[in-house]
Amino acid sequence: MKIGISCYATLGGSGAVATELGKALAARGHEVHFIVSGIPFRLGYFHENIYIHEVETASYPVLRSNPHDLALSAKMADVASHYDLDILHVHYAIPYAVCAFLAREMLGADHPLRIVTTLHGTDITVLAQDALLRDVIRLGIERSHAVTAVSQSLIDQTNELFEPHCPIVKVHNFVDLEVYQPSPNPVWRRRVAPRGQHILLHMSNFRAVKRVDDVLDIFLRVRRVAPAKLLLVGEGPDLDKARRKVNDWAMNDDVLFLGKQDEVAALLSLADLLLLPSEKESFGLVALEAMACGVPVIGSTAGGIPEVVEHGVSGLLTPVGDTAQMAADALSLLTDSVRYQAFSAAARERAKLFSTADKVSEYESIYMRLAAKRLDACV
Ligand code: GMT
Repeated sequence: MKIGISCYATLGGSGAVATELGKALAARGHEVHFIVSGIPFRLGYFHENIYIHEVETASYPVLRSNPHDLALSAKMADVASHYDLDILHVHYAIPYAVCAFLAREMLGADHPLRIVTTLHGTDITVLAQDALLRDVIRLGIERSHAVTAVSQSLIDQTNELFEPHCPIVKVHNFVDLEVYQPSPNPVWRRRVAPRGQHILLHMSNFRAVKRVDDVLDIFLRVRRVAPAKLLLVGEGPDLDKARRKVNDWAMNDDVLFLGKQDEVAALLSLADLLLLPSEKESFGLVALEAMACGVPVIGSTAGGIPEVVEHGVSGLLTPVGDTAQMAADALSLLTDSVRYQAFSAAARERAKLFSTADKVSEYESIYMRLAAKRLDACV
């Protein structure tokens, strides 16, 4: 099939999922066209069957803002028409689902293009709480030919807000089990933790929903009992606040701010535990990636995290904000190597249920069903 993909290419889990999906589809022989505002950050080297169409927007003095979303819609229509796309799969409701709807309108009724929208998280759990945006998001959802979401939790929240006409299809996120696998690196480990300290890691876009304060609080409590290092990976609005706090709490020697990193699998493999105390988390891709590397998760029970991490088996989950319990949970694993090994092995086993091959087949089957069905029927 000929498949267009639009996503936030340069940032975040939704972009990572969309890019990995595009690569996997191309490897299966589909022709994949990324319609994006930057080269997808997980694309890597040249792939046969993948084409990139970058959206460029000219600014114009009369316009108060750069008309990026309109240019994106026009680009979607242009690529769909020029390459005869069968499917346009957009990730995140705003602006992508709405731009896809506009593109569909531009193409006219005769073009066979079908739109698939995947909801990833804060498009529903945060943005759709705004009454004005909610109506725009509703339009994007209603005018898609199929809507998927990355967890049951996100489906439930979407149903509550929108009561969509067609059922939303659950397709969990996935992980490449070859790339993400336990790979101990004693040399790196000695560099990061020369005195044999435990290594805790948090990776995110440092937004308020990630509760980075809680990450630091958990770490502080752990470090009072057992020598430990904390690796912070990623960037975002709460990063400076975190730096100040680390400084105020005199933890500079034990907290490493690594910023944005490419070698995510290698970094995750270095950690003993992943900390994910989020307030909202529709899925928690980083939890899955850590688990694939054999790293158990200490986190909250928010959103879809319990669909990924089995509490008491591959990680320990606690209601949002209970950092004392999260620290106690972390210590309960770090100080009992037999229990830790059991959790680590279970984490890897659990991750195998979310393999790229299985989930890509689920998306493929949605595309096929869509192409075969009447436009007004649900998939
Ligand atoms: O919705 C967001 O917050 C952004 C999005 C992203 O691009 O990182 O994250 C969401 O999508 C990921 C991929 O499906 C999920 O793993 C994250 O849990 C989800 N983030 C939230 O729900 C906060």
